[in-house]
Amino acid sequence: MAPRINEFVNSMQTAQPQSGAAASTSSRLPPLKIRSARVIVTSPGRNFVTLKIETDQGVYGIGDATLNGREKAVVAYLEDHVIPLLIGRDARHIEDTWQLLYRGAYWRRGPVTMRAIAAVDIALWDIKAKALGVPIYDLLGGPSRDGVMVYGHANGADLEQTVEAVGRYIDAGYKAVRAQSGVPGVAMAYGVGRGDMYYEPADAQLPTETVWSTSKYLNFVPKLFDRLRDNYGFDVHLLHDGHHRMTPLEAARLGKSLEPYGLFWLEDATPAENQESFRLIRQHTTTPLAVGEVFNSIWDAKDLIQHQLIDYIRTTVVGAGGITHLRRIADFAAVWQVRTGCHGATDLSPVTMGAALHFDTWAPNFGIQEYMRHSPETDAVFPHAYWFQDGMLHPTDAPGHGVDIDETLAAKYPYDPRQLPIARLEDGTMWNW
Ligand code: GCO
Ligand code: MG
Repeated sequence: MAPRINEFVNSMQTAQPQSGAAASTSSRLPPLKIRSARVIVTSPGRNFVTLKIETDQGVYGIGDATLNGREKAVVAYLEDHVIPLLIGRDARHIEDTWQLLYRGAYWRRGPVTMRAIAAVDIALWDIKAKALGVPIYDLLGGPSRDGVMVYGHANGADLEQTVEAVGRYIDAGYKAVRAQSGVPGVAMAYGVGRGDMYYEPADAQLPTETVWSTSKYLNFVPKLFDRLRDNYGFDVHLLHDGHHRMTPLEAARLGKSLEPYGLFWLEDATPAENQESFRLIRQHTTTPLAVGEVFNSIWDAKDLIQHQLIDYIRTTVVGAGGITHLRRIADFAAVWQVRTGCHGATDLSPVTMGAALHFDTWAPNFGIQEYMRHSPETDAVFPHAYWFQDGMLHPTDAPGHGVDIDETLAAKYPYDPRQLPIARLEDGTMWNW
């Protein structure tokens, strides 16, 4: 070895710490050890799975692990395979814990695994931010905006009711509204709820069967948006969710017929297992495309993003392994001018909403945040102080993500098994709900 390189190597060796602190998970700070981690299942109107991680210094963190209709699978994954690995670890080592749970599992990805990882990740960001006395958006790099633009869910059994429902959201101050309507000739269309402020699809212990006709839907939707623009003009952002039901060509046709109405986005135009499917839609329409609420990781979105086949990525913190991984997706998306549009249906608990609002406040390429209001029972079980004003949500400046769980109240709402509906075509063929 040349003498100069020798000197360099020697100086590196003398600079190393004496103890075992040189290991990759070492820290110069005194450890904040994880003392316990518990899963709490509660059903204040709908089911939620929550992880509470406590440290030896009293500071604790809360994470969401809810997977609608498959809650118990995530509970078992956390209790049997994740929690035993957490005890005694330094809660500040968020990245190393994420890598341990992702790479260390060998069986990577999937909604169950990634939701379990997300719960741990959200709780650890909560702990770190509380220990430092700062809101999570500050840890991410600070705020990029004054508020988070949200869209609400307007729906109605028919065109007239949906038009009225959109009007109520505009009156309530929303700058963006998603419109879903019953379709003439289709008994139970997607997105039409009981009452227009709350929509809860997981409605029965065994899946409710619905019947679907894409041709009836395609004939109807342009009429709805024509009326909406006629009534409310072009100042309000309008969105629509196709909920994975069209083929790429059908989606291309819908996108084209909606162009005059300037939608903010058309969501889940076609299933995205085959990311290439979006190329065909993209070649035919300038209606902006959003997808990703069922994605688990950057690998589900990589081609869609880097070939600029979508405009908005819908993955949220609980869906894709927490803040640690969602931040990577957002940074990758920013390179291709794809913006974020986090999923925010009621099956994502207020804990996810709280964490997502910190992420949205930071993300330079933020687009919009979905906001379906939780029921008063849910809000009481998960005390939080994020607030809505003039179409925007605001996270609190309290340390952490600002959402807690009232365990005494949570215990009053036992698990209530429910599943999402299924859809069949009119001839009985199984379809995508
Ligand atoms: C949305 C979604 C939801 C899902 C629900 C399934 O855009 O908000 O499509 O309504 O259907 O999250 O659990
Ligand atoms: Mg959707």
